[in-house]
This record gives sequence, C-alpha cells and structure tokens, in this order.
Amino acid sequence: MRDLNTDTFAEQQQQRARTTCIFSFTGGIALLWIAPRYSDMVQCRILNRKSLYRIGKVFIRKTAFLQRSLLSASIVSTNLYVSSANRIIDHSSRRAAADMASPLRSLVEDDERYLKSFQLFLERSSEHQCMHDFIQGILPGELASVGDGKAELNVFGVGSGSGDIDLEMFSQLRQKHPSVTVDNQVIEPSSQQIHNYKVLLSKTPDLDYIKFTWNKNTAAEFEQHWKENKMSKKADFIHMIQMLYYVKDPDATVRFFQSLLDKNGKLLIILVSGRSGWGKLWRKYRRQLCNTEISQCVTTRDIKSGLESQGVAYRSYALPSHLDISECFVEGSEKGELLLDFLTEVLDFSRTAPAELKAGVLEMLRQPDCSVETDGKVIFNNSLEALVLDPLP
Ligand code: HSM
Repeated sequence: MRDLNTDTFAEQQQQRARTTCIFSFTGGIALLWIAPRYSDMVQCRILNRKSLYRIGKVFIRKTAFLQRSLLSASIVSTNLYVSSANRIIDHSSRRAAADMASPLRSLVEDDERYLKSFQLFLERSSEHQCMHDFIQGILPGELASVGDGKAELNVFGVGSGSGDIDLEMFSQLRQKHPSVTVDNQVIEPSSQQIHNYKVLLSKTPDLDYIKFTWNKNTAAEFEQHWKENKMSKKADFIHMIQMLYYVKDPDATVRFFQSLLDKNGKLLIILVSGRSGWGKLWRKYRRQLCNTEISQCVTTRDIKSGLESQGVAYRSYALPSHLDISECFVEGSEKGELLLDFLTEVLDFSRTAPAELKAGVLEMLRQPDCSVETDGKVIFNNSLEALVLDPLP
C-alpha cells in the first residue's frame, strides 16, 4: 500500500510537469505568432506618423526582446518545474526504495531486548495484577467442570513464557480437582523463557502432581509436528495468554487448538481488548507497525469477529489494566525507549522510525483514545479481555 501511494504521488508530479511543459511551449509559440503581427501593425501606424517612427522602432525591438524573454522565461520556468518535479520524484522513489530496503525491524527479532522491554512493561503496568484477579475470581468457575472425572488432566500452555501465570492457574486447578495428576505440555519458542520457567519450578514447592514436557517450539511448529505424527491426545485445558500476536494466522491457530479439546475441555485466550489503547493505536498505525510475518496487531475484537463469523460460541471477561507510559515522552530516556519498543513492537523504534511516524505515534499515545493524564503521568489503557471456548460440537 505504502509503495503504491508513493508511486501515485510521483506519477502525479510527473503528469503536472508534462502538462506545464506543454502549456509553456504552446504559450511561447503563440507569442511568436502574435507578437510579429502586433509589431507589424504598430509599424504600419508608425510609418504614417513620421514623428513616432523612431519610438516605433524601439517598441518593435522591445517587443521582439520581450517575445524572446518571455519564451526563454517560459523555457527556464518549465525546466525549473521539471527539475523540481524530478527532485520530488527522485526523493519519493528513493524513499520508497529505502522503505523496501530497510523496513522497521520487529522487536521479537531480538530476544534479549524483547525480554528487557517486556520486563519493564510488567513493572510499569497492572497486567499481571489483572490476570491474577481473573485467575482468582473467574477462572475457578471455568475450571470446575474440566476433566469430566478423569484422574489425569492434560494441559497445554501455548506460549507459556516464564511460567508464573501458569503456576497461578495450576494452583486454582488443584483447588478444584485436588486428587488429579497433570500432564503439562509447555509450548514456548524462547529458550531463555524455558530456562526461567525451570528456575521458577526449582523454587516452587508442591508441584509433584504435575509432569512437565518441554516443547521448544512455536505454536505453528507444534501444530505441524502434531499433524505429521497424527497425534490423537486430547486436552482438558489449553491456555494462550498474550501469544496470538505472534502467529501468522490467529484464527486458524485458535481453530486448531480448539479442535484438541476433550469433552468439557476449555480453551482460554487472553489478549488486549479492542477498546484498549493498543486497539486504537493499531487501528491507525497497523500498516506501519505490524510485520505480519511475525507479529500481528490483533485484539480480542478480531478474534471474536472470527469466531462469530464461524458461529463459534465463547464467553468473554473484561480485565481492566493500565500502563504508565510517562517516560516515553522524556527525550533520550532509555526506559522510555524500551517502553516505546514494546508499545510499537519495533526494535529501536525511537532511533529507526521515520521522524513523522515517531511524532504521530507519540501524539496518538497521549490522546484520550489511548491514555489519560493524571498527576503529571500519562496512563495508557492496557485493558485485556479473556475469551473462554468450549470444545467444538
Ligand atoms: N505486545 C502486544 C500487546 C501486549 N502484550 C500487551 C502483552 N501485553
């Protein structure tokens, strides 16, 4: 889209230059044609009045001079116009070429910086607090019926990260089903996060009832492996928390994992809500910010409309949350830059984004659509939404 727009602009400039060229030359030729006739006319009158003869000659010379000047002025101005249009065209095509050569890099390409900015995001936001409230308040009701009386429950954590949210959910599952054992498949592509998860396990008591299987895979790799090996295992509880941003086709991923649910199984999806500041930011800057190969600007609104179009039922729960983004507006603040990376999903956004985009994003971030300003702080709307799906009929 961006390249197409640039071409259209360049073409318009070229067209304008061509039109001016034609008009200027036509104008010049018309002058050449009219001026001699006019000078002849003047000359005739002057010949009849001898006293004006000299003045007439000067006038004729001047007319000829004027005629030449006008013609050369029109040529010069046409040239100037053409060359300035060419400069614009050059600039546009250079910009288009540069855009093609160096698109903004996605933050997820740099695992270390991603984790650093994510950590800062967690410190500045109430993201984990609102998940904690949901896990304590709502999730137990959803988990009560899973397993249909089985002695062992199969759980899939898709994009489990460092496992802290997983362990909170296990604690609720355990309270609802005190005598079951759990077979837990962890599906997580980041070795650093798997390491963090294992460290957390080593520090957490009373987890003997859970068997952990580590799949260092993306959801897509896991799906491919599952299909190739014609696996038939069914799951009682699958969770995908803040991970559908990182799959190529979020709707298809939801469909695949929902198809793995056993009777009474539950699929839990948590994402930012369509009404959050994220939703507003992405509606305006999706094209510039989202590298759709590795990260999607997807909200629960998108997932819900996909489900609705297929007639799939879901239950929805709002998880209000906020994020302090004040540092993003402090020029040169390292933490502000890290937060901006997380907000835009662009690696080194402050340094690599075109000035116009950076200014637009910063302006948008503090608009009432995205944030509120209180006590000198800019508080971004980080509201999440949880969707719970039952097995397909
Ligand atoms: N990075 C996409 C939005 C988000 N992820 C919020 C976690 N919390």
